[in-house]
Amino acid sequence: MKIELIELVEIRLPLVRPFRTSCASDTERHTFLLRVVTDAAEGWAEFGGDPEPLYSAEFAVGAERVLLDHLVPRVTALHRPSAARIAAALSPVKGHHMAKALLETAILDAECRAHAMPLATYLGAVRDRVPAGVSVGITDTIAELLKSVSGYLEQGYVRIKLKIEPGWDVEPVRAVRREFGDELALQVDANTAYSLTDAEHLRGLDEFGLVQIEQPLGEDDLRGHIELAKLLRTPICLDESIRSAREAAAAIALGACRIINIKPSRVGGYLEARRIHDICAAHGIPVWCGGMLETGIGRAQNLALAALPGFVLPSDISASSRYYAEDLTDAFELDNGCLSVPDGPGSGVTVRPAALGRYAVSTRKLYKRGSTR
Ligand code: SMG
Ligand code: MG
Repeated sequence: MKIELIELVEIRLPLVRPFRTSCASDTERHTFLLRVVTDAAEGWAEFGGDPEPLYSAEFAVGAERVLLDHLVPRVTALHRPSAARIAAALSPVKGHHMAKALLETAILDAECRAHAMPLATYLGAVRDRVPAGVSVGITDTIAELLKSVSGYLEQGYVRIKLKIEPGWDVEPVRAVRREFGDELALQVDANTAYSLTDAEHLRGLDEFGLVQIEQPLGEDDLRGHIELAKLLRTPICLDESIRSAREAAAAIALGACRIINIKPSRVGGYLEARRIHDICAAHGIPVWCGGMLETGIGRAQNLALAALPGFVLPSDISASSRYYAEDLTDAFELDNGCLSVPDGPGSGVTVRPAALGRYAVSTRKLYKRGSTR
């Protein structure tokens, strides 16, 4: 495969409702897509980060810069670029997993399309449908939260995740349990909002039979999670802390978590995501696929991953309507609490030019074969 063109498309899509977490409050998804054109096929990927480094250290403008100056030149210099060769080519550049994931994913998409192979097949999917969970943001009142959860349950979501932060934790969880019963698969996500000194308070969540508490402590607080895990009955799931298969292996060996949320963007791409899946499967650690409010482009690829055998818990991959009035691809719809894994070549979805025209705010060329910068 020869790379002909690499282009970045900045997009802004309004969210159907604001999404508030302990780390950010979003009313739109403002990010960028990467389009890689090769002599065999073209591929797309979606940047997992945001304009501000609030969820992780990476952010959109920084990612664009590192792509342009450090990542794209290393990949376009490869004699025979292929997805499997990207990570090694980019390894001299430290960090920047989300930016690296973008490049590898677009090339993987192109490669799969060139071989007329669905990404799901390439990754080793064993199912055609994936149970859909939904992540519910922090609201102003408990009444508002209950209304929102009730709406999602009516639509058929099989698991509810509540965002929590100090001052919005035990009471909203109690209210949701009381209203919807013990059978509801319920979990919480703190996005690093607590510290180990909050352990006693967090024990207050144990009585609600939560499936898991996601990332209660800081991204770099592995020791804190190890200690907290000894104090809580609720299983700890790590999200922000796991950026590689090696970190996953360490967290499992040290007892820092009993579950892992795999987000391909956070860990540098689908190939590393699959390695984390494999390590977890070997250790009997359940995994599920996290989300970054992706449009249909990133969500289709996440569905392919979530179809692997170790993804035994419902993922944060919801229907298009949970995020956007209009998606960039054909809409993903919930069917009996599940989403279908696309089965066309590559990610199996195509960008709708009319929709892209409405939500793209700028396009920048990062590379064109034969021309110098
Ligand atoms: O894509 O449905 C989705 C959002 C899922 O809650 C979600 N993501 O920490 O897991 C998480 C958050 C990160 C995004 S908000 C900054
Ligand atoms: Mg999370």
